[in-house]
Amino acid sequence: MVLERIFEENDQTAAANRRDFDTAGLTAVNLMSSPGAGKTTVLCEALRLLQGRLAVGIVEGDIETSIDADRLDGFGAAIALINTANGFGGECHLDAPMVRSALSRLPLADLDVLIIENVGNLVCPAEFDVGAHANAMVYSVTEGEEKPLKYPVMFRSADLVIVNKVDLIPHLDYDLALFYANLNKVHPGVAVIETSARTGHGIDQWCDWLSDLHRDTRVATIG
Ligand SMILES: Nc1nc2c(ncn2[C@@H]2O[C@H](COP(=O)(O)OP(=O)(O)OP(=O)(O)O)[C@@H](O)[C@H]2O)c(=O)[nH]1
Ligand SMILES: [Mg+2]
Repeated sequence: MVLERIFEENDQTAAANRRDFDTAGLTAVNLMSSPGAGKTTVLCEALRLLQGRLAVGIVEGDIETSIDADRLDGFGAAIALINTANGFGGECHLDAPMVRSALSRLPLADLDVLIIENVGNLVCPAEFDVGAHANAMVYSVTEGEEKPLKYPVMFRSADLVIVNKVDLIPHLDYDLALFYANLNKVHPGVAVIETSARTGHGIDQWCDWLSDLHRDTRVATIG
């Protein structure tokens, strides 16, 4: 009962966030992954390419520190940091009220895309609607082929799976085809982009995905 109430309140605030995003004409993406899969790095590389093409804002979620927010600084994106240890009980995920608390620190009306970098965690972030229009997750090949089977809720919640660190495959005992077979069992047909934030491979496709999503969301909202 208590849990149901928490999710109900969260969903009401998520709907309010989404209304504010639609009013501002921006498209919001919830970016999730296990710790260290490469969210901040693929985001940095995308920001480099998107300068002058899309106006990007970032909500950076971390339990503690401004390390990732500092790394994302300097690429022209407006950034609002949420430390969950600071008033939100040190939670292992972002929820809709936390995201809402950051929105007044961003120039929403000037943005095309808002990317919410969630706290690194392969479980809880997928359970909370934060008001985003789409979920994207970063999976890195160093995590193992079986992860879609063990953490299906996250892989099912994703509209896009970014398969990152592909530059490391030659150094690993890793079977990419087996990973895709496992992913197909839990989320058949999900969009996938292979990236290496180290070499830049696939980052242009990630930027195109964001750009196309923004166009489609605007068409759906404006009608
Ligand atoms: N070789 C290689 N290393 C990468 C790649 N992407 C990220 N890394 C490295 O992986 C480590 C973690 O990357 P982050 O971008 O901090 O990962 P994150 O998902 O933002 O981590 P948290 O925010 O702590 O959950 C860093 O040392 C990156 O340099 C990649 O494509 N190839
Ligand atoms: Mg990060």
